[in-house]
Parts: sequence; structure tokens; C-alpha cells
Amino acid sequence: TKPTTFQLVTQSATYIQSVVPEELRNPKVGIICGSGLGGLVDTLEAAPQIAIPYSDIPEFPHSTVVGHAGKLVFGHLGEKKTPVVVMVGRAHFYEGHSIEKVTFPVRVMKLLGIQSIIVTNAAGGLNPEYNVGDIMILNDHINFPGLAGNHPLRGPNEEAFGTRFPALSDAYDLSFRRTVHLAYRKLETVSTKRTVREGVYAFVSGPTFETRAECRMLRAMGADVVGMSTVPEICVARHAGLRVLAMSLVTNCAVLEPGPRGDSLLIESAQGAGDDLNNLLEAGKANHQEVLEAGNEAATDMQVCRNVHT
Ligand code: 6GU
Repeated sequence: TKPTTFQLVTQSATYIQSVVPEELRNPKVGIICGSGLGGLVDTLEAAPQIAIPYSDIPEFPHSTVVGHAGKLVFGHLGEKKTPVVVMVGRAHFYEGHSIEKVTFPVRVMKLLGIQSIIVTNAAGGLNPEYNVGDIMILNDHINFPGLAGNHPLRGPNEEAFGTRFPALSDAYDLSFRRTVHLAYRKLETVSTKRTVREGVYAFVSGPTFETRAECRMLRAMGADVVGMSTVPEICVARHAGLRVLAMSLVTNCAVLEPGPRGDSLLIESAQGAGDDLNNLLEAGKANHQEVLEAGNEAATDMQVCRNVHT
């Protein structure tokens, strides 16, 4: 017979516990690092520490995206030397993993004993007040794939983890959010180029970046940023009773305006204005490189979450 998710998660957790030294075996907080934000592991106490490649862990999904190398790192973080387990890199829905598979590691970390989870990501800004480099603390989300049937909790409820109909109205822990605001204000490295915001993350499946019309639709629906991760993990984390903190780094600003001359490319190219138009369209086009670059630049400021769990 087919093993249950709980059995597979247990198998994965058991393997991890067999290779992690005793003093690191009880992490309190799980952290999932978004694109270019894995530098957090360099701030862990140097010892004790252990890194396990995802490929060694039974059933663990791995990412195939450049810049998302996958490893699970155990160590101690922040002033309080909080025991943590950090995921450097994550699997995405757009890579072809099922939405259940994408969230599998959250349940593994739950079995390892975490009580809270911190999830970071790179996202596109939709709120016109947002700038590249801003950090947005999630206070709500819109789960487009989930609303349309691609939900990680779809199927028989895994009672071992949580209830059939979990509420998400209180998904984003208020006290964690407050702590980040306070910690950020105290950061000496804070420059004027970055503003900490709170807002709504729209999860879309990708892998294409949004069209202009899609950006306008998402904005009209109340989203402040858009991205291709995080929300499935949060649904599963809340189902399992974990406290959640999630933060987006705004790596680019989604284009909300219609294209030059109302996107009437057909007319323009007929008039021989092709090159000009291509240049105009190139401006503001999203690309993976700029996402990674913004991530590298802001990674240290995002580490403001180091001391939330106190
Ligand atoms: Cl503009 N869109 C999506 N879906 N994900 C992103 C992004 C944009 N920028 C970074 N990640």
C-alpha cells in the first residue's frame, strides 16, 4: 500500500535526526531562505553546525533553479543563540513539483520540533509606493493557485498534523511582525534606500513573470507584491500550528502601465517603429538576474529577523 504523507515525512525526519549531532537536534525555529537570501547561514554560530544537501534526504524535493542550491543547515542564530534549522533554497511549484511536495519540508521541520517558521522570498512590487530594495512583512496573502484548486491541503486531511478547515485570518503572527519593526528601527546599517512595509502577497504559479494586464488585475485585487512561493508553505505551517513570520524583498517593480501606445504593437510595427518599441518594452521588464542581485544586496538587512524568537 501507498505510504501516507505522515509516514514519508517521518522517514525524512528520521534520516535527518540520524545525521544531525545531538546538540543541534532540537531546532525551535525553521527558516526558509528565498532567492539570494541564503547568506543568513553565514551568520550562524560557527560551531556546532551541520549542512545536509537536500539530495541526501529521502523524499525531500530539490530546486533546479540557478541561485537556489539546496541544503538544510542546523545551527544557532542571533543573540539568544536560538537553535534553528535553515533551508537554503526551496522547491517551487513552477518547477513541476506538486504543491504537496513543495510544502513537504515544512512538515519535516515540524516533526523535528520547530514551533515557528520564518519564510523569505523575492517578490515583484505592485504597490506604486514600493521601491526596489524595500522589505515587506506579510500581513495577509492571496493564494491564486489555492483558490483555483491547487492547494497543499487538498485531499484527505492529515489529522496527525492539523484540522480539516484551518483558519488563515490570523496566519501572520502579530508579535513577530511587531518585533521585526522594532528590530529594524534599531539596525545601524539601515539606509534610507530601504523601507520596511507591511502588506499583501499574491501567490501565482509562474514561471512567467506577469503581463502588464495581470499586474493591474493583481493590484486591483489588493495585492502589494507578487511572487511564486511562500504561500503554500504558510498554509501547511498554519495547519500544523506553527507561528509564522514571512517577509518579501521587493526585487523589481512590476509594470502596471499599459505598453507604449496602449500595447498596439501590431499597428506600430506596421509603421516600421519596431526597434523603438522593443527598447520601450525592454524598460521595466522583469528578469531573474535583477531578482538575484537585489537579493544579494538586501540579504544582510533581511537578517533583521535573527532575533525575533526570544
Ligand atoms: Cl515581478 N513576479 C513574480 N511572480 N515573482 C517575482 C517577481 C515578479 N519578482 C521577483 N519574483
